[in-house]
Amino acid sequence: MTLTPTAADKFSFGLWTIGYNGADPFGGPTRPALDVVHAVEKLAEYGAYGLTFHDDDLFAFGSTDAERQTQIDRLKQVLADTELIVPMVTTNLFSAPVFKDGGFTSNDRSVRRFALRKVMRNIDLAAELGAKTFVMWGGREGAEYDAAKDIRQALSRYREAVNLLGDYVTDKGYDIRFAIEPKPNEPRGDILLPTLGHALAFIDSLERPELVGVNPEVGHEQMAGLNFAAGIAQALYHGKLFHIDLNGQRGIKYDQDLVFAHGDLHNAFALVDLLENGGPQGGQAYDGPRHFDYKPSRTEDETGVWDSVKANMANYLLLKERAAAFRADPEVQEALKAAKVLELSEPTLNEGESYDDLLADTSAYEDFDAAGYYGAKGFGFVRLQQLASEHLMGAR
Ligand SMILES: [Mn+2]
Repeated sequence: MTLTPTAADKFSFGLWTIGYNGADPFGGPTRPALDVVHAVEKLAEYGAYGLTFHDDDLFAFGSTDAERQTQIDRLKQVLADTELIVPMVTTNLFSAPVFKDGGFTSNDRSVRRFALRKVMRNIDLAAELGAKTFVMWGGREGAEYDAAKDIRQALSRYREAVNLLGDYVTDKGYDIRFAIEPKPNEPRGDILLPTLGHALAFIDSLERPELVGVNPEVGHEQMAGLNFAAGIAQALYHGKLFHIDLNGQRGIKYDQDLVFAHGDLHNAFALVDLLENGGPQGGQAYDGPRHFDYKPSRTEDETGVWDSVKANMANYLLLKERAAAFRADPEVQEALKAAKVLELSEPTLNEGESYDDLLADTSAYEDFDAAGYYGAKGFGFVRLQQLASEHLMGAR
């Protein structure tokens, strides 16, 4: 087993993740700013294949055109030197005071027009750098007070914005798809499109739904008390897993952004098993970037930052190896069969069978001992979970 990542693992990091200076609502920075050239060189050294960023991570909000271009040129040079790529770009519509009531859905129309221009400019940059995915995290799209935001109109403006951007990339001929990142709250009291399910329903309402998928983040779904691996399975079911944000979260609380697998380890195991092995169905279910969106804890110095970079990738590779061992274990195969996990892939009706045929089948109802059928036998799911736990803990 190797814990040394290669480009084939497709590990990518946000510039804002390793660049997080430790500032939180209760205290200022604990680390100096991280320069993009140094960041890319270190990521390349540790085996990552990609860097992602918000416009404002690379050049400060309000930069002159010359300052912006200088930073873009510096990034392009270090990408050429290291062979790292930029698989995804996103726009900051949440930090500057102008976005305090949101970007696409601010009550103020002038802010909405400014937000669209900022995103369109950043899409041009994404295309120039060869990014294939453009993430939209609407952290400020929301409200603290019910009377302050007309949710139906806000969704109409959100839809208007995404439709316009879909027209823009289509007309420009850009090979870019959008990925909406849900989050239930923080920084707003309540955020629009709070979960994966809300986002999937919204995407269905768009003029170009094929251009838009989701970028679910482990911690964001877990902040809503939801099972991340199960949510990812549904996103895959709908063909909408365009990108993924890996990190760790311990329960329903503030957004912790821990290292991947430093939160709910069982759920992280199930997630990697799903992405890499397709779960019981077999076959890799996702081949896009394995993107880490976390924050090195503010207790850490720069050494701790790079330790956390290595930890994210090592944990993913460890879980991939553990999940492969789980799937290859004959006892697991037998337990899966006993638990009828594979029987779920059989359609409930026979091929060509109608509801009339079902109604005529007395073995399905009249002669079926529904009361006694499962009275004395169980499914054996606990045994299956314990086998997974033993593989996860390296006991098998
Ligand atoms: Mn987060």
